[in-house]
Amino acid sequence: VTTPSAPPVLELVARELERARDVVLTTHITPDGDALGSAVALLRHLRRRGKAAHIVNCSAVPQTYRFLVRGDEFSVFQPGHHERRLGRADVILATDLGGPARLGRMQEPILAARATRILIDHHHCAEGWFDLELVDRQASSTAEITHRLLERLGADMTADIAEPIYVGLITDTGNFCYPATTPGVHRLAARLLECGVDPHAVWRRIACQVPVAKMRFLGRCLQAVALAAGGRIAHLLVTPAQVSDAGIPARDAFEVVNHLLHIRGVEVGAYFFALDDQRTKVSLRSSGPVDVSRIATARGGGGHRGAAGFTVEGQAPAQVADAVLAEIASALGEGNG
Ligand SMILES: [Mn+2]
Repeated sequence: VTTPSAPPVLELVARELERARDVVLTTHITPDGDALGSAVALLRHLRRRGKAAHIVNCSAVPQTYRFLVRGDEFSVFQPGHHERRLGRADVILATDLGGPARLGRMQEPILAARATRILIDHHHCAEGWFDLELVDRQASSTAEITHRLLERLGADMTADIAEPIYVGLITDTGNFCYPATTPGVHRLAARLLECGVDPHAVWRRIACQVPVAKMRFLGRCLQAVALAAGGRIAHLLVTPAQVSDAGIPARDAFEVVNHLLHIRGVEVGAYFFALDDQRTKVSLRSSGPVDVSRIATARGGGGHRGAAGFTVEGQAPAQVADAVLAEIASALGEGNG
């Protein structure tokens, strides 16, 4: 419990990290640039201070972000092996988590460890799971919060620490386009460039690596986009057969949703991915008055106002799509009134 006289949580987190000798960092399943960038930046600072630090995560680094991580910095969690590593840690720190469920198979072993559990996040998170929760829902990214912490820790912002922070920043602001893009975000970006970050090189490494099969799959998806609610909703249902025909891994099929808002007049994009005939993964994007995180949260998912997702089980995908589209249409109607 924080009393008015207690130090701010950033200070408490900084003190824990200064005291710790052994830190395990982790993040969410299928980590993105913000999750990884924040963890990598912090890891490099901690190692430089002579601490044992390691990222252990429930899933591997996606191809796009492999350039961020060096050889011995990151391990995929192996049951029967990494419990001892977690047991040795003074601090286990999760970045950009969006809820303990997203620790995947590491949730139980982390709960069993003696370490102080710390969260750095800009998502809404049910309180109480972590010992210290450095959460700022106004922040553009976990990277922005991590940078504040690194400043407090007196980190030397060399390019190898500035670059992962920059990657977090561009990931979560959509290259400085999303509403979370404040003057402060641009000032931070400017400082990171002054530390040696090369924005063109980062863009080449992240954006210009699409496998041709994935690009062709995207083309087929865009061909099949449907409009609803007088053109204010763009939606698409994709089946596993379409994905396997395209010769791409399922995870490569999810980014399609980000293109739907590019269509003139569209305020909500809805992407339905049929995992099988009774399970549907739904991704929503909004650029208008509809808060899609409300729709997702009501169905056990989560996210932000402009980007959210959830999975529905026990219903045919087409039925799920109908119900969700009806709810979005009704939310758009309310936004009008
Ligand atoms: Mn984030």
